[in-house]
Amino acid sequence: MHFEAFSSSELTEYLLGIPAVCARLGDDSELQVVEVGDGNLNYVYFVSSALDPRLSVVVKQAPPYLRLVGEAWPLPRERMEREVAALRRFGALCPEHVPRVFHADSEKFLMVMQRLDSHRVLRGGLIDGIVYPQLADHISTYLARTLFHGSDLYLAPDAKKAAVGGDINTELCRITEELVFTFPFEDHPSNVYSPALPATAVERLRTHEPLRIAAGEMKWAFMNHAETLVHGDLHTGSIMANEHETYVIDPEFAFYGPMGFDTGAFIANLLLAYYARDWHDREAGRDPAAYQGWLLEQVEAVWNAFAQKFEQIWRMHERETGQAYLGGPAGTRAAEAFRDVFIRRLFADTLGFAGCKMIRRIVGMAKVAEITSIKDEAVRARIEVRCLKLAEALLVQRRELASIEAVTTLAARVLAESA
Ligand code: SR1
Ligand code: MG
Repeated sequence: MHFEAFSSSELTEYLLGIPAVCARLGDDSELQVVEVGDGNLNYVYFVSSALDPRLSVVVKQAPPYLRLVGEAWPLPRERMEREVAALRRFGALCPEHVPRVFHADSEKFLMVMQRLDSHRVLRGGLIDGIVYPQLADHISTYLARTLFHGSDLYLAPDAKKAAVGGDINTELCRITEELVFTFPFEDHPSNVYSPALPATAVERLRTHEPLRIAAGEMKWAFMNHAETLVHGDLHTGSIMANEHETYVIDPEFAFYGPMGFDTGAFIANLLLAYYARDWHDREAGRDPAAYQGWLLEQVEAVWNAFAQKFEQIWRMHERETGQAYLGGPAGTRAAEAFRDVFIRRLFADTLGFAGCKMIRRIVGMAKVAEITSIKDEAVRARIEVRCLKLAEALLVQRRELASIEAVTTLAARVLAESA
């Protein structure tokens, strides 16, 4: 059946029939409706009361296809139900960093949610050079709580298995499997890259064996390591922030996958912003060094705070139950040593996934604005080469890089060597 997006009057009529939504919009029969979706998948509307524009909600609806491509790329509309379930689950674990869902409709495949009207999409804020003093603290809290509580470290084995075996996000996982782990490493028609990007840099993605092996290992981990309920698309376009608050939105790609996929996605996007900075600041007549320094500090801060909070929640849980995940009593040396090994492996996964996520944004079909807005082709290509260089190192050396500080040092070296 052909899909027609809501007209303003249709959406108004629909919303006014829902008491939970009317309660948010006040006693108004006239609503302002603006379609604002700039993502790849869905329609998104800001709806506010004509009498009092402060009363406002967001409506998100899934069309039966990928919006970026159109009907030629069909997608199941049930993805909206999955997104609602994930928002509710993550919201229960981390209410201060996840928007509230007021209403969900599994026939129209839409939801009505909290409007974050004093926040903006983080990617845009980073392009404009805004400093977010709470960002690393908030995102590390969100990551530690959501990743821990969806896993076998917290859930009873039967509850975890039931959750993993439940509804699997097959179609959206397929998008990631192809666009993140497969197509960027082949000569695929969906790939798009700057004409000025040296052919050798692209060729290397297809031929450099250590890189191919590492990317294959990350694809395997993505497809097989059902560790926890991950957000699945935690780039800086999935975060809304202001100076004081940070919200994680858009978990339509949520599935039981490896923890490092979320931590890696966030770090990858900070690193893309780091290299793109050269253009954005120089264009504005500023020295990029200060903001680049801040971005690398965020990379370090988010990982270090995440690891510390994750371990703390884990220890507390073991103390409360008296039982270590290893078996035996909580607090033994073996339990602590296991925790170290666990975090070390998660760190390596984080770097490997970060590498894949950076590469896909340079050569794959779905781009990021901090790179595509670079108008000078030669500068853009130079920045893209740096992104690819670091991404390769993160993938290939992910088990040797001993700390997040080693990663930021490497990132700065890649910048300095090709300045
Ligand atoms: C074709 S969909 C492209 C991308 O948009 C989403 O945000 C995900 O990152 C997906 O891979
Ligand atoms: Mg999204």
